[in-house]
Amino acid sequence: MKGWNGKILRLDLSRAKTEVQAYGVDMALAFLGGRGYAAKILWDETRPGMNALSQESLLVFATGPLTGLGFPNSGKLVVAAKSPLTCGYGDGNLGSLAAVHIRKAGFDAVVASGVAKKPSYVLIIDDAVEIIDAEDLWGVGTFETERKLRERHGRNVGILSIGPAGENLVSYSTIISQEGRSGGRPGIGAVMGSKKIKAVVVKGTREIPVANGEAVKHLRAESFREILKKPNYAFWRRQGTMSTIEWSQQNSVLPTLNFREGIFEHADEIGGALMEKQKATQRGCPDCNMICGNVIYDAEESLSELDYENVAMLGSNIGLSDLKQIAVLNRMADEFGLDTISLGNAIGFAIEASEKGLIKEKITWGDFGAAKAIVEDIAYRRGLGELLSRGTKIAAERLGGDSWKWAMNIKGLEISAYECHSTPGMALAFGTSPIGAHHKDAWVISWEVSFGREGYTPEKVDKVIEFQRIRGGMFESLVACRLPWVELGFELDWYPKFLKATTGASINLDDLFKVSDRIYSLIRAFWVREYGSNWTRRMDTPPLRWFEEPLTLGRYKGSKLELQKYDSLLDLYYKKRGWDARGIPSRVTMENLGLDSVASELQKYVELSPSASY
Ligand code: PTT
Ligand code: SF4
Repeated sequence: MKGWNGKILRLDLSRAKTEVQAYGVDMALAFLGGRGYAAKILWDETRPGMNALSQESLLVFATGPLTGLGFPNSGKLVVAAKSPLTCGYGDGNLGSLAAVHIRKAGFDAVVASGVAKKPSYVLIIDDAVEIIDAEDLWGVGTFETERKLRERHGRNVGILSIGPAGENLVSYSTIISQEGRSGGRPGIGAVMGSKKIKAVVVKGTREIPVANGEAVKHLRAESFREILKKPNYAFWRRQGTMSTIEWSQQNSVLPTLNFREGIFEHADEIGGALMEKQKATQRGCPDCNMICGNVIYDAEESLSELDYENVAMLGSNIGLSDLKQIAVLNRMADEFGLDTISLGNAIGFAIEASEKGLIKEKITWGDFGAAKAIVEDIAYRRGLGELLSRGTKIAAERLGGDSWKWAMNIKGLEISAYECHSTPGMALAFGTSPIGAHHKDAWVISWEVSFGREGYTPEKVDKVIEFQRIRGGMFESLVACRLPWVELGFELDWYPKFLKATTGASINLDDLFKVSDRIYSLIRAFWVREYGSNWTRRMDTPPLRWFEEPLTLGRYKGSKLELQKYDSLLDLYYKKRGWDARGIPSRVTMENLGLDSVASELQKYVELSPSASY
């Protein structure tokens, strides 16, 4: 095989054994890599209903056929597992030198099973693999862990690590790399913690086999030059994702006070323009010439890397208006290994619960000291932090009252930073995201606000599916950062050319979208198999706050979503995907995607519709 190494490293932590598994071109062409491989492995090899934090669970680190070859923005990998937060499929995508080194060590993915006898880290140097005692690192923050491991193994190794939140099995703990790259929102850090793996350290020195080395070199140079020519390049380098604060405020979609409103009176104090003035340095992922990690000194004089999601969720969503204080919470999240999006939701939820008298603690909007204490309590699962560490869905089940209506999650994963009272297309994108409410699969909101935001039109369904195919399927399985395309308009046509040079195969965009559809139906099958008869289409519906409590501020004052109309969008979405009215892929759809055996297996758990006509 060219382009793919054709090998997966298997780590059996309970037995302290490793094995190299070869796989064939059929798997490569059907699932490509990254999310595709993760979904296939988790479907084939996990028992439905298993505890996500038990030794039965699997932890997948998956690269793609572009990783490690120096193509634009290809220094990323997918981390995936059954999620302890949602009990469904969970993954995340982070930039790390570890991605490059896994490929150069000769593997396309690393899969860990079982539980190590004691806290350990895994050291991979080409095909030499060691499981090393990490008792001295257990309890240490991710920045310090990475520094210590670099001292031991050299500056140039790739490192993925968890912080205290992952060790303490917080349901939305993540895996961190390079002091600011974080991946695995649905608690993939907790899965790593449950396996007692503090870190993976990897160094690869091998050549990745490619079909046409000259073409790879040429395309690489040409495509990087092309990125530099894009008109938005200079502004992107100045502000990265942070200018979205101003954009969201102008368009009334900036999550404010636990998603009650879409504008924040202090937006100017937390936006891209102010960040630019405070910027100390920039960081980024490997193989990227448009790096976007903007770093400022926080209120405690430490460096903190800001992105839009972090600032919106730990700023406007909790009523906090000091960028340097927000940066402290953000840095704590990185050091503890906590997802900032779920964290901002959890804090917003707690403040609202306090306001409504559902908890005894008195916490108010914008109280930095209280927020800081909550972050720490969540990481160590103390007091109120224990409740919040389980995510807003479980917290609402425990608190009762009407809190389930304003626990801002879908399928258990907290909503990322786009307020949707007046944007039904984005609400549908959140509703149908394959991991719960994440924007990464279909960020249709900027298109939607320009083309008739409040309508429930079929074009919105088409756009959600189009974006899911590109973003959630293609980029997540290639694995490459989507931002050159999203932010600079770097053309999609480059990617089939990259694939041809590396693999030799002629794979056009339609082929990539078919792979994407296969992955979506497979992930949907995973969820349905886990939930069985409890699966309902309501799991694809946003929280009731957006349907029942209209906005009270700004241009869209009075707006709210309408459930019946949302349902009609969902029906159309299912129909176009070939899923039935419950949102379950039909037998014919799965057969057309080459998922015949998945259909037969799923039939054991729910009655399958023969076709999706209804
Ligand atoms: C991603 C999610 C995002 S999406 C952000 S900011 W964003 C938050 N970042 C966090 C963080 O930082 N620290 C922390 N403790 N928790 C965080 N949680 C949130 O996690 C990130 C960039 C960004 S910045 C985005 S949009 C793009 N995401 C991509 C993606 O998902 N796929 C892909 N093929 N390319 C992408 N490119 C961009 O990558 P999750 P990163 Mg992240 C400090 O992982 O779980 O998917 O959640 O990966 O290397 O940090 O790059 O405005
Ligand atoms: Fe990483 Fe940003 Fe570059 Fe994407 S654009 S690869 S997120 S640094």
